[in-house]
Amino acid sequence: MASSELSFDQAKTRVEELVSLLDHYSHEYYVLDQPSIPDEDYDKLYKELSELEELYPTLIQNNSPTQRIGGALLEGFEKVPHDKPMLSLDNAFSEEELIAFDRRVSQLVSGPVTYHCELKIDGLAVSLKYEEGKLLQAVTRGDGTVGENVTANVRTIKSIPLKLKEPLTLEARGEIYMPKSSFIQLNEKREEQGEAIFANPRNAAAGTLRNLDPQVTASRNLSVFLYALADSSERPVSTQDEALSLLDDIGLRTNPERKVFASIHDVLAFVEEYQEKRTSLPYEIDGIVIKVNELENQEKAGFTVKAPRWAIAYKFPAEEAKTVIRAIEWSVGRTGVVTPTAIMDPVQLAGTTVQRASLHNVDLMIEKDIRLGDTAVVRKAGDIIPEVIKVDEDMRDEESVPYDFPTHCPACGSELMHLEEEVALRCMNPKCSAQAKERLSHFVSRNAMNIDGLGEKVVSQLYERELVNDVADLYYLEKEALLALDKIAEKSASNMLKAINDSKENSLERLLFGLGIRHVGSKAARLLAEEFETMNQIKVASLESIVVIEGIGEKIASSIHSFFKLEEAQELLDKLERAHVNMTYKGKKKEELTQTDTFFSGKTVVITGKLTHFTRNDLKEALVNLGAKVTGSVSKNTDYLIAGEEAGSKLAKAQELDVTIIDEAKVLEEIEE
Ligand code: 3BA
Repeated sequence: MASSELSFDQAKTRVEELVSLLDHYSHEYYVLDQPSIPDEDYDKLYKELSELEELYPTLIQNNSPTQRIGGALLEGFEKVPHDKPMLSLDNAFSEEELIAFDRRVSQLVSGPVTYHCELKIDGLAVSLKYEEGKLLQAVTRGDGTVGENVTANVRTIKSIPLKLKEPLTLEARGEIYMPKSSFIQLNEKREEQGEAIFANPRNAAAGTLRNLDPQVTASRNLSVFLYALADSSERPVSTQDEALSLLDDIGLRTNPERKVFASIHDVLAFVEEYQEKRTSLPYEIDGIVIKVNELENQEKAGFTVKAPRWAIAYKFPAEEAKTVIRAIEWSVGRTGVVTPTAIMDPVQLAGTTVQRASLHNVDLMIEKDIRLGDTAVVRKAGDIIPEVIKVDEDMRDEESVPYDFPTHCPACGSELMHLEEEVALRCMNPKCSAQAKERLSHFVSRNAMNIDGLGEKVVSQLYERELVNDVADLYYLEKEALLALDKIAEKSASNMLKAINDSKENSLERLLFGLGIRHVGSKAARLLAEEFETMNQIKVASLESIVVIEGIGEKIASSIHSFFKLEEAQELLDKLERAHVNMTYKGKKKEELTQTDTFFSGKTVVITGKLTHFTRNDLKEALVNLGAKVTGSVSKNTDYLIAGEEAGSKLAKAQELDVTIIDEAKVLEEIEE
């Protein structure tokens, strides 16, 4: 019978039936991973339900499977306190530490204990609250006390039921994660579309769960494993094992890879077993969580302020993989440093396929005796960049010979130098094409001038066709020139020109960073801009006045100072200025960042000796808030020396230079003011 032929009452009955049916099949598919009907049958039922709901909107239940995605964009995530804090887990990194954990627990419990072992899912902890069986609220762990309300996004996760199989009121906690395969697919798509890729599945899950558009969350595949029952007075349980069975029974997804053991030695075997199985699991785990199984014993063991004493997380060492090095690629950076990358047979590592790995520099390659054809052990440093840790010399071919290092720049052919105090090879040619291209790419990059649409290929062409030699030339480009490049249509040429033109208005720190002055990162650039406010002020600044800036060391200061002395630098800046590129700081003025009319405002202050009222950091912060600049050593620029007890050479120097000396009491007075 077609939907439109049903009476309201018949439709109501059918809607209820369909919601139940779809919930049932959805549970089989997403929670149990055991579908009993083909996808098309599910889709047919879903379509029938949507049509009935369209016909009779009053029949739409909030927990209908059609209501997972709400329409609107979120404005932010409301902060929500947890009823009970979401604690953290203590870590163990070795067998010994687990044995010590067992010993501690045995002492605290003084009776037989069993351990519940679970995989430690590498995702984000969340709390799910159900009221009378209906999903009421989902909150991230946050700092453990207060989290963020992510209900709208969590509702789009298909393995999280909007309605439990029983009308219970409870709070369950667990981990939201992104399966490895979904993570790889997502990154492939993002790379294709020129978007930044996620470092690992956990970051991808976090970015997805905290997206302001629930449609985006819905379009990506997140899943969940619940591992804790925070509040279930209606259905008391006496062990962790029972708690997880209860979660299973009411339709919440738990990880089946779990087991209870009576001895720590069996626990160690479980840990070892999963260390082996780790790479073949479809989701990422970073260890094993071991929990005292009996709630009664958990209570006996108790808590520290941060974590339960009855649980511990054994953390796996970083994942490693072995593969063969086929070639070594040398690339030239914008300062001329030539760095090696190993090109290897593709291998799976921590959720991604790895084919390239950093070899860092010549010195490390020599130290590790890395050769072509070697079997390399690779690992991901800081989660994302694969590096070669070592090579397996036992697997080395008999004919293998030491690696023959390049002697000339792969880009410009000039001779490479291995400077004595450096670990790297360096191309010293200031006109090297590779360096020039890298400088251009750096200039347009996101944290510098943020000029969209000028990817590596465009930059390379612009340089090779001699349309752009230095960064200032970008501002003299004309549309015809861009249109002559490969694969650049009218639209993208216009967009590029607009992006270039818009960048003229950037605040000074972006330009400063973009110039690529050695040692001047984005933070130093911001400090300089804040301090001097215009490029002209920086140009004429004395070395001394740069060094005193908090956060800028001697190395940075002298690099800045010598840069502005170069004739080339002067010419480049003039050329930028003629193109009307902004050279003033547009951020908050230093005075606006702090108070302006205090005893300390604009003063340079040094702290010395033992303090009694403050910690050094607190005093420093208080002074900065009062507008002072706190520096480390006394000079003729110092306005005040704050001297605590047992002040030594700085006090003497201050007296010598006639610097005003004040004590903590004076500071307290000024703060109270
Ligand atoms: N079990 C993470 N905390 C976990 C409930 C306790 C706990 C975890 C766990 C505190 C995992 C700390 C954040 C938190 C809920 C507090 C697990 C995992 N058990 N299996 C013992 O798989 N990552 N994380 N979550 N409360």
